[in-house]
Amino acid sequence: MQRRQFFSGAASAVAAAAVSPVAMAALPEPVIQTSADTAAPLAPPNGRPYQPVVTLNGWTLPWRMNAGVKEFHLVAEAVVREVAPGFFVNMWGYNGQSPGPTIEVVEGDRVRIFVTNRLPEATTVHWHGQRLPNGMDGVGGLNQPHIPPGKTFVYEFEARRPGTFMYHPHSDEMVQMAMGMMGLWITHPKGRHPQIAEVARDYAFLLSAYAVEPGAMTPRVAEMTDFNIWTFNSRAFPAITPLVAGLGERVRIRVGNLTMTNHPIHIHGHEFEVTGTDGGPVPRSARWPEVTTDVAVGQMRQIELIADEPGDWAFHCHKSHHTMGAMGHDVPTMIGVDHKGLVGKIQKIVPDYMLMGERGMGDMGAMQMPLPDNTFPMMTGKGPFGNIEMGGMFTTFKVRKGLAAQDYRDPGWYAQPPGTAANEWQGAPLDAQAPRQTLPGTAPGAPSVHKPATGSGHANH
Ligand SMILES: [Cu+2]
Repeated sequence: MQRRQFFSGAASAVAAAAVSPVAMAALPEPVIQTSADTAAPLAPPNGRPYQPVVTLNGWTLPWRMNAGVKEFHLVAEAVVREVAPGFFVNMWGYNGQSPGPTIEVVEGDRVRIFVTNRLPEATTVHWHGQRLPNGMDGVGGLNQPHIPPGKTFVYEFEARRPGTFMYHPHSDEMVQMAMGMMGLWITHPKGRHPQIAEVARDYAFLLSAYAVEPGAMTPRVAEMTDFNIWTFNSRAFPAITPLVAGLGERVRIRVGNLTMTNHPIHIHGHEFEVTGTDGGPVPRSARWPEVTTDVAVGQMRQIELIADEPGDWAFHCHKSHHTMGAMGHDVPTMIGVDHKGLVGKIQKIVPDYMLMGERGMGDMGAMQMPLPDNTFPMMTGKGPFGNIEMGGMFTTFKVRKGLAAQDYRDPGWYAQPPGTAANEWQGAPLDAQAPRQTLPGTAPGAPSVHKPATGSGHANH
């Protein structure tokens, strides 16, 4: 697998640097990732020990130790990300991918990050949420000169407080983030911390959004509100790895939001607590149970739960248009509109014409409608019971009994105990017994007589 090749390659690069004084004087060899799979957690080869995170459809950047300093090398460059199966987007990222690799360090570590700019324009890196010297904060023009194309700058500071942080440019920021430039930074606590629990699994990902016209491959970088590709780590369902957990395990999920809108992140079948924000761990006395937490723009939320209900549970943004793909949301509401014969007439003029959503939008998941090349369908993904009718910010939380501690493979679909799934009622008809509202002015609706809504549903972003 590509992942193993990557790790063996990374390990040898780090080892070579550790023994060669010449290499020590030079920049650390940049490690480039090519696989879009979720990489196995990177067990720290040296330095203080910690429990590594798993970056969804991402990876952790290896480092080298140089006289007690952890040295990383980020390369800002153009990349191509397969956002969903067969749907490729031209992005800008770091070390071969968008988002860039996760940087994992330990509280108190001295960290040196070389940043090489291979973009066609200047960039910087801002270390979102960190305590650091003012000149290391990465706001181009304010804290430092912008990094010109072809140049390498070096950042150095101590990772002073534990938590989940992000990094992103502060130089032509709107364009560079619209192109996918961002990454995660995890500072693990040194030793036991009263507000930070030990967990069996620790997942991390960033929310990002893109404006990609159907058939196009490059995001519209001047877009301010009308994004149509909603991703976890620049991947859209069904291309997002499921989060797996062993039954009874404590699981942490760290979610950072670098889109231009908020995302209420929701889990099924379990409750969680928000145990940390960008500002640090939430005191235990200030936590409360939730099943949805809103992650606002520029925020990070760290949630924790006990995976004690076996099954395949949906885990997604609760803005329903954020769990859909690109196929245009200028679709008029057609529920209840009787247009028998209309499609045939229009198809004489427009052969590919297909009327959407006569019975709701669910049919979209099954449509075999011709799409422009490189277009992400609006609803997709198959489950054991048929089309899942999702796309975008959606994946599954798969809880299984007897999962080995280091096993992050997709265990397949959950085998529900027989007789525990909702299915068709086989007894006597119930229609006559169903209670009906009979207040004046209300009546059960006949679906085919409702007037179609005339709004486009477009304003709600
Ligand atoms: Cu959302």
